[in-house]
Parts: sequence; C-alpha cells; structure tokens
Amino acid sequence: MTVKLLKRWFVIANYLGFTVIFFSINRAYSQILPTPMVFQSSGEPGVSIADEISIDPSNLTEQLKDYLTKELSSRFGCRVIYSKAGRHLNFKPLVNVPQDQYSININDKISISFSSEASCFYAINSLFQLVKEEEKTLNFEQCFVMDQPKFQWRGMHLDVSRHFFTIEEVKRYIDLISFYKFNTFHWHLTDDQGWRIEIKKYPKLTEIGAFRDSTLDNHYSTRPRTFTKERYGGFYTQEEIKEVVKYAESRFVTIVPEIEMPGHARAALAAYPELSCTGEQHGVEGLWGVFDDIFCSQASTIDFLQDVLTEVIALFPSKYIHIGGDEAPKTRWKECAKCQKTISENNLKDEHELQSWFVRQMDAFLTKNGRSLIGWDEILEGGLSPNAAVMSWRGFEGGIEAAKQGHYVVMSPGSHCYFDHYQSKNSKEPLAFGGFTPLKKVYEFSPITKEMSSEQQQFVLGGQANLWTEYIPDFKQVEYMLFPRAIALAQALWCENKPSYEQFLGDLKSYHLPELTRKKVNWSKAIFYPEMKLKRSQKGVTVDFSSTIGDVHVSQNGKNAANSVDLDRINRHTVLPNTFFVMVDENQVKVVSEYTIFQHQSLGLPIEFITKPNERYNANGELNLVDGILGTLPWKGSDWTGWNEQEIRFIIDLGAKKQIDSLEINFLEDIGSWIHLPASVRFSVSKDQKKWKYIESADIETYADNVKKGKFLLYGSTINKKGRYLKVLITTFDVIPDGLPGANHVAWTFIDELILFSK
Ligand code: TNX
Repeated sequence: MTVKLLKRWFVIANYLGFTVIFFSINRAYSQILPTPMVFQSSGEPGVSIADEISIDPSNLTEQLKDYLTKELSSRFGCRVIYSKAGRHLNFKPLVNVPQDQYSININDKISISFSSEASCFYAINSLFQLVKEEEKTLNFEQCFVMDQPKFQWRGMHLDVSRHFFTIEEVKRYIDLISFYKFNTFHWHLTDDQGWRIEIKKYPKLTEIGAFRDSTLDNHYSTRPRTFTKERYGGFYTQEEIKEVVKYAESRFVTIVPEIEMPGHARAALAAYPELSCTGEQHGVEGLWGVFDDIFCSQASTIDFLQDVLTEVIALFPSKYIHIGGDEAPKTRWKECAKCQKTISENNLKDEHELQSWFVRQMDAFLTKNGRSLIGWDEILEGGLSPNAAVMSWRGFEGGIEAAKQGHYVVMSPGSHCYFDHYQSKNSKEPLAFGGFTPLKKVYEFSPITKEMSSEQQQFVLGGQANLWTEYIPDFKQVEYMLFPRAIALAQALWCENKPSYEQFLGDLKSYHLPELTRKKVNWSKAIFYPEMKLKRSQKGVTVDFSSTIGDVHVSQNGKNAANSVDLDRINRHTVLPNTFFVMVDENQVKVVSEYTIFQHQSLGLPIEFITKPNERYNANGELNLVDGILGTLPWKGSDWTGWNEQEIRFIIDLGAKKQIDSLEINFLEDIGSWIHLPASVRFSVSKDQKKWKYIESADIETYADNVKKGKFLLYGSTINKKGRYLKVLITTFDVIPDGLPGANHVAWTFIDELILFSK
C-alpha cells in the first residue's frame, strides 16, 4: 500500500471516529473480492467464534438479519444469537459519507459501519470472506476494511428466451452475483425464441409465445443445420416475477427487465401476427440470429407495447426499463404501407428515423410513468430520444457518442463483456457463440475510456456483462460461462484502483475458486490450461508450455516430456500429429489438457505478409500460418489469421531453391460471421524475388469431408515448379451479396495453416 493511500486511510478512519490502531503492514492485499479500497491487517488474532456467534441487532434491518442468519448457519454451521449485549459483532450507521460506503473494524470485536442498507450487505459479504475456518472455529484476524464502489451500475444479464431458467435458478444467479457486489440484474425476458413473462391483457404471449417446436442443436454457422424437434419453453407468472423481484431486493439487486422491440419479436408475433407488417402467421423461432419480421410501426402495435410496459412497470420497481432496440432489419418496414404512412405522417426521413420515432413513443410513455428508458446502442440511429440511456454493446463507440450527447451510458462492449464467448482456446471447450473473452480480457475492462472528457465520463453509469444463452442449454453451463469471469468484472466495476492481474489470480486461487467449489458452482478451469507459446526455430518451431498459476507437467506417448519441445520440419509428403498432455498442478486444482501440433514440410518457414492481416486476427504474426496448429472448429479467433481485404498477398521463403509440388491452404467458412471462402487462389514462383513465374490459376480442389463439416475448406493446389519463393494471391468476391449477413461489405478471409509439399 502506498504512503498516500495510508494517509488517506488514516484521515478517513479518524473521520469515522475509529480508534486507529496502526497495524504493521505485512500483507499487501486482502482476499476480499472485489478488492476493497483499504485493507489493513496485522495478522494478529482478533475474534474467534467456536460455535455460536453473538450479534447486537441494533441498526440491522430484518432483511439483513435474515441474510446474516441464513448464511452464518448454512455456510459456516454457526448458531446465531441476537442480543443487545452482542459480544462478537455490531453495526452502526454512518452519516455524511459517500453512498454505499462501509467499513469493518476487527480487534477483539467486529464493528461494521455502513452508509446505506446496501453497503451493510456489502460489508457482511466482505466479512464472510475474512473468515479463516480452523478446525471448528471461525477466526478473524485484526484488520480494518474501508470500501466503496467506483461505479453505480454493476450489472449482469441473463437471456432466458433462447434457453429458459427456472425461478430457483434465477435466484441462485442473483445469489452468486450479489456475493460479488453486483447490484443490477438485467433480465432479458423476450426474444424471437420465447416470450417469458405473463402479461394478463395478452395471454397468448405466453400461451403461444413461450413455447417453440424445435431448437437448433448445432452451431448457427454449421451446415447442414440440425434441429431437435421437441416442444421447448416456459414462462414466469406475475406471481413468480414478484417473488424474484422481492428476492433480488433482499440481495440489494435491482432487476432491469427487458422487453425487446421492434426487432427480436418473433415470439410475440407468433402469438399476435396482426402486430407484424405482413400479418403472416409464423411459429416461435427455433433458429438463432436476426429475423426480418419485426413489430410493425402502426398505432395498434404502439398501444400493445405500452400496455405490456404498463404491466411490466407494475411488477418491476427499477428506474430503468430496457426496450431492446437492437438488430431490427428494416426490410419489412420498407415495403409496409402502414409503416410508410407513419413515416409520412410524422415527416420522417427514412426507416432509421422511424425506429427512432418508435423508441420515442416508448421513451415518452416511460417518462410519463416516472421511469427511464434504456436500450441497446442501435437506438442512437436516427436520433436518440430525449430521456433515453444507452447500453453500448457494439464496442465503446455508441456509449461515447451517447455520453457526448449528454445521455447516461452503461458500457457492455462485446470485446470484454460478452460472456457467451469462449474463455479459452482449448479445443475441448464446450460449444459457444464464438469470439474469445478470457478472464484477463475481462479484468482489463474499464467502462471509461481515454478518449472521454471528464464531463462525458460523468455520464457513464457503469458496466455490465451479457450472458446470451443460444449455446447455454442449462444452468450448469450458465455457471461455467459466468465464473470466474464475473469476479473479474466485479473488480473492473467496483475498484477505484484494481490490483495487478497476478494478485487477483492469487486471491482467486487461495479463496474464491475453492469457495465456488464449496457452493457447487461449475466454474470454468480455463485459467488452469497452460499457456502454449510457439517460436520459430532454425528447423521448425519450439513449443513452450507454461503457467503462471501452477506447476506444469508435459507428457507425450505416455512418457514425461520437457516443458519446451522442438518440432522440426519433416522431409516427407505427410502431416504428422504430435499430441501432448499437459497438467497444471496447483495444490487445490489439477487440470489436464490436450494439444496436438502437426509437423509438416513448411513448419516455421518465414513468410512475408504483403497484405497485413487485420490486427484483431493476427495472433503470433505470420508464424500462425505455419505453426502446426490447425484451427479449431467452431473457430475461436486466434488460431486463425484474418483479413478484411479484397486481395491478399504473401510470400513464403523455402530457404533454398526446391521443386514445389503443391500447397494446401485451410480456409474458414462462417457466413454468419461474414467469413467467406475466396473467389480464387493464384501462385507465382521465383528463385530471387525479381522474376516471378506465374502459375495459371491453380486447380482448386475441395475436400468433401470438410465441406460437410461446414466450417472450413482445404484447398490443395498443384504447383509443380522450381523456386525458392512462392507468392500467394488470394482474391475475394466483390462484396458480400444481398440477403447474407454483412451484405455489401468486403468479406473476411480466414486461414489457419499453409502446408507446402516440395522436394
Ligand atoms: C447480439 S447484443 C445480440 C443478441 C445475441 C448476441 C450473441 C445484442 C443487443 N443482440 O441477440 O444473442 O449478439 O452474442
């Protein structure tokens, strides 16, 4: 702890009226997460509780008493006695201090001071994390904690439409996040694949809209798509909703409900097709994605949605009501007479302004009812409603723009806050949406960016991670995607100055991961997978396995191997797999994972990129193309090198003139992510890079097996020329055609490996 911070702690403690005992500083940080603003401990024994804890209930609300009693007895097996003469623990309110501040002072007693009921709850959860369980005693060392949150919106989201979760599961979700001082639960209640909230005025929303007849059972980009043909669904009655809202209140969590509009509305339109532009009857969707049929912008739809919101408002006391607003294609609106009439009657320029008009109707309605509207950043398009707040998911830009316009913002960028993305590159990782958001990336998140002026920063309420459940079929998988990333996010949203990532890992290992195990949380072991570094060597590549979290043991073919292995280029026309089993061993947790690296003839050869890949998809530079690692499917980013260019050129150096027989290139196809196969691949060969021998467009052959898998294709091309250098020219189609995701943009080209055969 710095001298500056110590001084500040002194001032604050004096101000709070504490007797300051100056502890010697022998510990740099507490195991409390999120890390408190101030933590001081002498390591001296403080309070020791055998089997009964005596608490002075003064200043404690019934709700907090219930929580304390429940946790102390169920988690710690402790009998709880409340008496004015409480020997172990007492509570006192603080006045004139920042909201949500609390402190804990432990010497021969535990004293908690708090400025709000919520902060008393935060203090109690911090206190639980200070317990040292020894034999049957609960021990607390002497210490002082002083704490307050950095951001007021510390959110976690759960999509219950794509997959449904029971109220018991939702309550557990609230328990798990509130332990880490999250205070906002964004409940995504409606989407194309299911309407989950009972609306009394429109019973068909749940009778019809809450159930679908089929569900996609492989990844969206896999071809052919396959479906489970079973009725799937569920919904919450208003009574159940009230119960969850009350439960959340007892955990100091505000529930922000989301009713999606005008897009992601297929479930509602299945129930009331007259609210769509065409009036056609469709079922509740069983496929994921973005759909053209959205709410029509006619007066009756606006009335319907305002009626729905009326019932929603009555159930949820939150200031903010989320109206979605994302991914609403304008295809139907362009052809719909009713929408065009709304456009002309209101002097709107186009369909984007119509979306803005739509949102404004809701904004005015919510404002009139004493609430505020929040929506995804698409609500900026066509002009933002006067009172609206923005949840920025397509990067930080939408949030920055909204803050510039003086609107409140919650930052939830896909790059750091999408917990439906993969958290490791391990090929055994269960199917996820895509993307790569490991723990460290989440830890680095900050809702405030450098480009924001201090005035704009004032509009940032905080941040949130989103858990979309297309590929999360059950609650065990929810836990897996949530932890430990949610704890990293809690750090980003709570701490004014978060400690280093390494320190955070230390806290996780020593207390929080075992604690999650005790709570039977199915947390992800991703951080226990080794780091695999590949370096170019003289003859191929060197593979290094390491871990900052535990000891590394490598084995191959049943025998121990070194942590660093050399793999050389081979001289035959073949590809040789090498499989390594790597155990990371950290007293509490041992995890074994498996890696396969292929030896081939171009392993580690130098490559010059004439066309630079996009920096987002250029892990390990050009070595990525010849590192022996084949891209995993579905793709998770870094195994693949990605370009967003119409022409891609690079040169491979064979080191000496050779007979080049052929080349295989692995391309990825994922149309949903705008990644397409190229239009052509051409080659030229040179002995000195001055004169190039052009090879007529090579015969491209598609490997049927891989086509079937739908994820990537392998192009094998005959070259049959002598040379030292091989230049590859890849050309994409003009732009992505209409009707496909990313229409009119240049397609992405993704390659994972080049395998050259020569003599
Ligand atoms: C985009 S984020 C969506 C969701 C998907 C999610 C998957 C947002 C506002 N819309 O409908 O579930 O991507 O990551």
